[in-house]
Amino acid sequence: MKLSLLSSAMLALTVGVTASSQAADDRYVIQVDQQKKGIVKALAKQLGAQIHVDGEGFIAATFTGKDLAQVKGLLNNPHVKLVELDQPRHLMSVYADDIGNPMTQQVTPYAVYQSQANQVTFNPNAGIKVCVIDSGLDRSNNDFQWNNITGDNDSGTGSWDVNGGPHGTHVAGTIAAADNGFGVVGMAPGVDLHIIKVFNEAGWGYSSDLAHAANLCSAAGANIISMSLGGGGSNSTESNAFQAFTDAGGLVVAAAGNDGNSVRSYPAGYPSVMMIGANDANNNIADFSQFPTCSSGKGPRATSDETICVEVTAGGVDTLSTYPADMATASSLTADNAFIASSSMENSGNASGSTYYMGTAETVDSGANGNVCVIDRGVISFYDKVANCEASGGVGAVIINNEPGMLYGTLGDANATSIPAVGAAFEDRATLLAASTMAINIGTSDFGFMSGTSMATPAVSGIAALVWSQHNECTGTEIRNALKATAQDAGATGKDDYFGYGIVKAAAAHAYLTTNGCEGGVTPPPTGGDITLSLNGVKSKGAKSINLSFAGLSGSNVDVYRNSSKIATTANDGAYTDAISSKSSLTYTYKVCEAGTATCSADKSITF
Ligand SMILES: [Ca+2]
Ligand SMILES: [Ca+2]
Repeated sequence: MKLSLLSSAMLALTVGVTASSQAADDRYVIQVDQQKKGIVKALAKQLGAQIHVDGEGFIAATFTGKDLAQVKGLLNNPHVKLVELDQPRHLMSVYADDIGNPMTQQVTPYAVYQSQANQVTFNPNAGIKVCVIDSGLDRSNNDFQWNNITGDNDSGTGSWDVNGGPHGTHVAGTIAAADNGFGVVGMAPGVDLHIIKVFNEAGWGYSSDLAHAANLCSAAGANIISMSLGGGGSNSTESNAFQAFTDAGGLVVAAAGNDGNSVRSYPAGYPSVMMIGANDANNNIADFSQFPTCSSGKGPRATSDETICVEVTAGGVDTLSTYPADMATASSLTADNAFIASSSMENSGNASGSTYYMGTAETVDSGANGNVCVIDRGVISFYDKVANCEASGGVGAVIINNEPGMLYGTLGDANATSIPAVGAAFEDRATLLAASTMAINIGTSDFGFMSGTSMATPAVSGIAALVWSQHNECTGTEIRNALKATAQDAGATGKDDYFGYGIVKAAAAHAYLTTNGCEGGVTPPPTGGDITLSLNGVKSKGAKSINLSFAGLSGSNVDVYRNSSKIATTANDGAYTDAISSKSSLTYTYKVCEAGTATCSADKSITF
């Protein structure tokens, strides 16, 4: 038998990229002597530049295909004071994490706001339980309602409440972290969990493990199975196990995968399993999120099946959640005593003092002595910037992104610096440059960031639990359909392979089920459900008419509707003939109703 190997953790590590010094649009700002600006402009034009802005003491120009060093070389002219990147300016992130230290206050992750989970109240009495198949949930994290959590171990993986790596603990927090004033908050805070540990540090499992786990989830009374895992190749035993769970009224959710390609991963690719992609805080698709086609079969026999591709997405880029105690590294940054979002780069410890702006920190600068260095990203590596700060006597370093969003990065394996260094978001640059004092802390934490479709999957599992807790008369498939029907379209207009139906929205799904019932937007069956109508087009001597035959009405008269307009009230004798004036072939839609009521047949159409 062919076993399909499952890679343990659908986890895309966010790795800092060493600074690039080429402007996004090859666009640069050149500071000049105002009196000699004409000479510099002429020189720039001569060098093939396109001038965009003719400012007071500066010009902005595009040097196509040239990086900063090359442009500086070309403009080696006494009238040029400085050449720098012309930084793009964009709108701020659409959604963001709360700012603060989750060790001491509760921080709501951005995906909660993005998915509207904060707009729906979780009902803990609805009896919803989520089964998480992963690397265990470590009991050392106290942001859980532990008395609502049970578990099972696979043989060989060790206790379910001892971590086999932080992945499973992170996933569980996104679903269920408690609403308790510290840490993070899950999509369905405090929801009952059943934890099945199928992975340990070695990080492997098999489809047979998952088939067995599905049965254990069922035995534990779970409504939802959440799997932030997957691998290539389908397996019928595994597929049958998830189909059975779904057929029994459950919902199975799994990750699309993190290879950024169109490969279909399993178990997400089984029709019984809802496949989840990952988006970021700006409603963009994550570059790692897999996007298999919805086509099944090849050539003329190919059919479209929306259950074998991404159905919806949720936030899964830089997701803040729970870690085994002290296993995460976290930073905090205050500027003039106000919290500013930061990411830990390297070197644990505390640093505080007056600020000193070092620009891009390309050289040692004695002005930084005893101060916190505030540094722009660009030109040289993060490591070289921090090393220059430290060599200048700086006590800590804050490196500000040069493009929208948080700067995530490290100082590399050869790091020889010792001062704490954090990244900061471009959006906070003005605040950071204006601050006179700063304090940096980097230390261990019970909360940290991960990225992956692994993080989007528990978001959807938790949102499903949240919505289901308000509609526990529905089946898992009905919840799945409601999440798809109310997802916010993103990416290419309409349903697409990356987002499926779009980004899940909990409040919209809740409202949809409240309005439409579990079966959703299907037209409610007519109250006179056994009223039948059939249509027959006839042509006689060039005249066209449509004969209606109906049955199942109880009153003496019948209202006849054509294309939603009432055209006649006639005797309930089982027949009516509608004369048609158009010679063209057109489509006509009819229904018949008990006279004066909304008790009607279903709509019937004929093209004639
Ligand atoms: Ca909490
Ligand atoms: Ca779309």
